[in-house]
Amino acid sequence: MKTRLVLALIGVVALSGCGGTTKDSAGQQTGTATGTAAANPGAPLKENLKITFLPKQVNNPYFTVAQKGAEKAGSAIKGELKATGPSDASASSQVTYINTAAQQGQNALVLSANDANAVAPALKSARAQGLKVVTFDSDAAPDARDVFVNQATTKEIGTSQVKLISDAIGGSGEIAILSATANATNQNAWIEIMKTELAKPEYAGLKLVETAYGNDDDQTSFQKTQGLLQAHPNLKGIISPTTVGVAAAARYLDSSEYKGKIALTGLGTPNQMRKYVQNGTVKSFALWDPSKLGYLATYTAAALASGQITGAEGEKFKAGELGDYTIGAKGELVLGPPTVFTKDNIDQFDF
Ligand code: RAM
Repeated sequence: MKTRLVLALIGVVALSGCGGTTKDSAGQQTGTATGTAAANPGAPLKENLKITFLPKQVNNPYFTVAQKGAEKAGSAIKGELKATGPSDASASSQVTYINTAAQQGQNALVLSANDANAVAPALKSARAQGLKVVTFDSDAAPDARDVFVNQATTKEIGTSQVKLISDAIGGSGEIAILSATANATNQNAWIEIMKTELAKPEYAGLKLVETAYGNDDDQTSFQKTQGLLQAHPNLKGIISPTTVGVAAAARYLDSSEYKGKIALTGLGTPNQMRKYVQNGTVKSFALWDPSKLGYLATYTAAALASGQITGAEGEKFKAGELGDYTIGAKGELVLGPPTVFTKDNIDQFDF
């Protein structure tokens, strides 16, 4: 009995020692969830759980698709899913929605963070009031959430973007990045990986000349594309790892003298990009299925709120029709590798 108590205490000390935020090689902040209650993998999923789904912004088709998956999971667990959120993806825009979820006594919050640190105090206070917090798509500071559901590994996403643009421009020339908002955790982590990748000898022919921010706003992204092309007459290609940015950049190229001359790749939804892939403006781009991401994030929230998991590495749970998942290092779950879309396969996808 005594030995067990001592071991348990050592565990608590070890856990608290792991907290805090440092940076990993992928440039994402790392740390551990603060929950210390033991997981009960055999616990049934609670019914009538109230879950708030809070995307970066509401008027973005990527998050509309993710919401559909979240709603599907919400019905499967017989819970109540409420989707809400700001119309712009700015840093502090989500704080009031987080506070409201806590005031309304929601059981869990599923969010894609516009800024890892701006939302952290509100998330911590929501957790202190009993809410479980799952981030998906774009993480918050790790000590402010229980689990982060990543769409694919940060490394996988960053390296594949560089490979796609390199292949598209024949391995040499100037390239630029058209990102979303300057504080977005996911974008910045991917850009870090891209820069590390570009420093490798196999990409010596590629030169990153600028990173621009379209703020996940269609018009701003459209204008920033135009700006990049005017500022860099030798530009050969653009990577836009945002569904809003890549669609706006494709529309600009399609209607300009640069069509077919400047390569564009990035992360886009097949439905927004189909036209540009079919008419040759874009050869290939990548993404995962956002609805599966929303589904997995919501199931993770339900597993946390039901006590099946606490967010510690190695814990397992069943995410409905997606099957079994195990929490990885730093409280992170990974949905699966991204899909690359080209003329040959794009018609098999409808989202
Ligand atoms: C936009 C958002 C989102 C990102 C996708 C690829 O919709 O920036 O966070 O994951 O693009």
